[in-house]
Parts: sequence; structure tokens; C-alpha cells
Amino acid sequence: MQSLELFEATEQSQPQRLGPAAMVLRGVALPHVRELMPAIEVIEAMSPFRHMVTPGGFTMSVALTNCGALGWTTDRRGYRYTAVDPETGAPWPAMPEAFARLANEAAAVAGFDGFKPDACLINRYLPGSRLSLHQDRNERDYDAPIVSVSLGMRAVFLFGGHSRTDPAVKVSLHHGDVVVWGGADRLRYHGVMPLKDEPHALLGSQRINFTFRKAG
Ligand code: MD3
Ligand code: FE
Repeated sequence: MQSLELFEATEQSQPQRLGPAAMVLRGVALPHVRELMPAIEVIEAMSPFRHMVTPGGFTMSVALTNCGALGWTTDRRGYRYTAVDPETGAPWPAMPEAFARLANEAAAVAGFDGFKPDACLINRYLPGSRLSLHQDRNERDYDAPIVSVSLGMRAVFLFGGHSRTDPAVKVSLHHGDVVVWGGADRLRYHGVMPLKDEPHALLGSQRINFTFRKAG
């Protein structure tokens, strides 16, 4: 028991470097969970989670919604950011101040001062959901970092290189973990392995991931 507690304490306190400008901050979102969870309910009541279709005609296994001035969408015509939810015809729900603050503080810890996200993509994974290797390149400005917050079930994240065929490092992301990446790591290929059903005490059989970006 003693050694397990020591291990967990270490897991949470050591920022893990994935690349020259990419860091995993273990557990730093844990104090914010009680604010984040009810905020998701408000957001999904306005803009529900939905499975979007890729330009290649595949329906994503991950369901998504957005908050903030801009939201990421895909359909047969391509990937893009829009100010309006194509499903409701209304603007995406506003980004809660607490979300923007968490993203700004995490970015600063990783060395990116003054991060002001205008988009927050919210991905919902169920057992079996996956995200194939891709680059995030629909944002206007690659100088801004991206901040991701993981809640619920564990996921195995794939951190690749600058070419699709470069070998990928596997990183487990747990409830409360935050990843920040920018600079030289901003355009790395990345993805998420199919989720195993390991129900989480608070969220059950799902994983929620927020990615904060400066899209416009
Ligand atoms: C990218 N989401 O929505 S975020 C996406 O867990 C997306 O839902 C994943 O990729 C998710 O576009 C991953 C975390 C992440 C971490 C490190 C990265 C993305 C990264 C390093 C380089 C590039
Ligand atoms: Fe991505």
C-alpha cells in the first residue's frame, strides 16, 4: 500500500517530456473536475455530441461537440472551423471562463505564456472508439500550442513523428492528465488506440478529451 501511494504521488508530480515542446502534466486537471463535468452538461444540452463524417466518407467512432468562438467540424467537403454548429444553426456554446483559465495555466507551465484559446473541441470516446493517426493542421497559427485535458477512462495515446510512417511512442493518458504541445512538436502525427472498457469511478465507460486551440 505504502509503495502504491508513493508511486501514485510520483506519477502526478513528474511532468513528462514527450518532445522538445511537448509535455504531459499528470493529474493537473484533477482539482478542476468538479467544474468541468457540469459544464459539459450545459454544453451538450446546446450542442449535442454527434458522430461526424470525414471527407473520405467514414463516420468517426469518436463523438464530438465544441465550445468557444470557433468549433472544429468535418463533413464530405472537408475539415474546418466554423462559428456556427452545423447541426443546430446556432453559435457554439461559449467557452466557460474556467476552461480558458485551465488551458492558459497549463500552457504557461509548459513554457507557452499568454495562450488564449478560441476553440475547445470536446471528444467523447466509448469502448472501442479510436482516432487514427493524423496531424492537427486546420488552425491558422501553428505558433500557438494545443492543450488537451483527459477525463474518465484511460487511453493509449500515440505520439508519432513528422511523417505518417515514423514510429509512434505509446503514452497512457489518465483521468486528470493534461498534455501541452507546440513549437517543434506542433505538427507531429498522433492518434488514440481503441479504448478498452475499464470503467472509471466517476465517468463510467467513457473518456472525455478537451483540446484547446487558437484556431482563428
Ligand atoms: C498532437 N485528440 O482531437 S489530444 C484531436 O485524445 C486529437 O482526443 C486526441 O488528437 C484525444 O485532434 C489527442 C492529445 C495530444 C497530445 C499530444 C500531441 C495531441 C497531440 C502531440 C503532437 C500532436
Ligand atoms: Fe489531433
